[in-house]
Amino acid sequence: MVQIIKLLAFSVIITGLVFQSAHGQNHSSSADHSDHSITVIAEDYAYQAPGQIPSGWTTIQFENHGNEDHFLLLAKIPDGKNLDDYTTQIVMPFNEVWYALRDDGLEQELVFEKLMPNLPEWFAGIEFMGGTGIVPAGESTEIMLRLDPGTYILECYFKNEEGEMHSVEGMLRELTVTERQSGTTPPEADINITLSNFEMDIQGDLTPGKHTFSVHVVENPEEGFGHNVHVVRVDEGADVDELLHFINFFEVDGLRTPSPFTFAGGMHLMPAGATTYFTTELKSGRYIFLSEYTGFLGVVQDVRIE
Ligand SMILES: [Cu+2]
Repeated sequence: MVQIIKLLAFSVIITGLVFQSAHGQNHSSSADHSDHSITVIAEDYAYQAPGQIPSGWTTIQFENHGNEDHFLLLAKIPDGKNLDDYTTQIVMPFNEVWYALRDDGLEQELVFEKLMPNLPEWFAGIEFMGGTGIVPAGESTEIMLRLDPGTYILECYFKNEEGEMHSVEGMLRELTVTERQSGTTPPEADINITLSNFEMDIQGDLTPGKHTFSVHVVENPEEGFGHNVHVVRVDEGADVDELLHFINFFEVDGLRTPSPFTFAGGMHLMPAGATTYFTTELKSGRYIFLSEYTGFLGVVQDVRIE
């Protein structure tokens, strides 16, 4: 009985949060509402999320209720564009190139040559503004990011067992970030990560327990879309090359279910100048911190937490 009441209370809290954020423009806005937080739920294959949120700093609780790994990437699209434009003009050309890799043996070196002519001019106006790392089934994570007003697309391009992108299966959703300011200030981080094209610098004490990480990006890669951080818990004998292979979307079995690795936090693609935060609990053992799009696959930190 107690369990049922707890569950009910939890549902009410979640529903309340989603409702409050979805109707944020009617909500009394003042500086005393100092912690703006929303919940985004991932399912196979859809997002449950508010339709609009205030601009500025927002905490996102991301819960994976599905049976596969999922993540959340926020893409800011140019004014006047919408989810339908993004799906038909951006996701579909990417999907065609993915099918060419998967089914026709397209070489990875030729991906951009094949892709770029099929993308509209406004593709250059898209800004990836962060998101979560990869979150395993049944797990959750917390991130905090600063969003300017505009239209955003929530996207997961992890692939299912059949090799279909989750985005194509339904994990695409529009989010409006309004002019109203959240009034929230960023948290204090105890671990600070700086990403440049060929280096990931980690400052702070990586000890067992809960940590708040800041991630600051100082350079954009020459090719690709920005930098991100994945925190991966691995066995002592794990092969880093296998992880780098798996994290590469363009590999036929990369970023695809079943996932052979245990992802444990991180943040998604961001441009130079941006800072974001994520919170994660570290256990004793070996972790790999890596960045997915680095211009080349090589920015890795192999750490022991003791
Ligand atoms: Cu997904």
